[in-house]
Amino acid sequence: MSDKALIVIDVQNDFCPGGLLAVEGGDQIVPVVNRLIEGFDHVILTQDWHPAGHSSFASSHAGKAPFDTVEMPYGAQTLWPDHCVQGTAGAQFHSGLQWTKAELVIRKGFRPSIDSYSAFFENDHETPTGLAGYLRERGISDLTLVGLATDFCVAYSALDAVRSGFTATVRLDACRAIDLGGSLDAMTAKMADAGVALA
Ligand code: VGL
Ligand code: ZN
Repeated sequence: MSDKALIVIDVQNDFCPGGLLAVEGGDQIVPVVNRLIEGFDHVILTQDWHPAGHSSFASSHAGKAPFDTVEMPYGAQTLWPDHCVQGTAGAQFHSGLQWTKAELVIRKGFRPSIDSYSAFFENDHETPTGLAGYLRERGISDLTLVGLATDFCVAYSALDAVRSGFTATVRLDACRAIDLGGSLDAMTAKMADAGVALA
């Protein structure tokens, strides 16, 4: 059995052009991701999955605008436009994504009072999603990460992967970034420092 898995992060309509939190060129990665899916024995998807009125939405904070920052009990939190609301079309995977082979879909960001960028831990860096346990029980140790967005959910997931003892490679050709105030450069440097392979 292969000890390698492809983790496809948040390739959802709201992160693609026309979506509520569109990442430039987000849809361009779909054919690249599909080719990678074909080559892996194990494929896992994540799905950003917020209840309406989620605390990461600027609309939940009087006087705040999208991309402002607020202080939460767990630290600084960027505020976003409403996006990936549970059950909406925007929360669905991009229609071109060949996801049928996926063995697991990890939904994240469903707790109203805390956001979750990473596939492993919510933004308090303490509340686990269960993904690490799942991978360990199945003997999967070597992860390749792709998806949206490079500088948020992909980077947080890759950093938590190496912290949790997994090997992590980010395929940058199969990712696109939000790039908020230099976040792409900052998170790329953090990943390189932490031992994430950038390919
Ligand atoms: C993401 C911001 C808010 C992401 C999710 O998938 O990178 N970014 N929710
Ligand atoms: Zn989100």
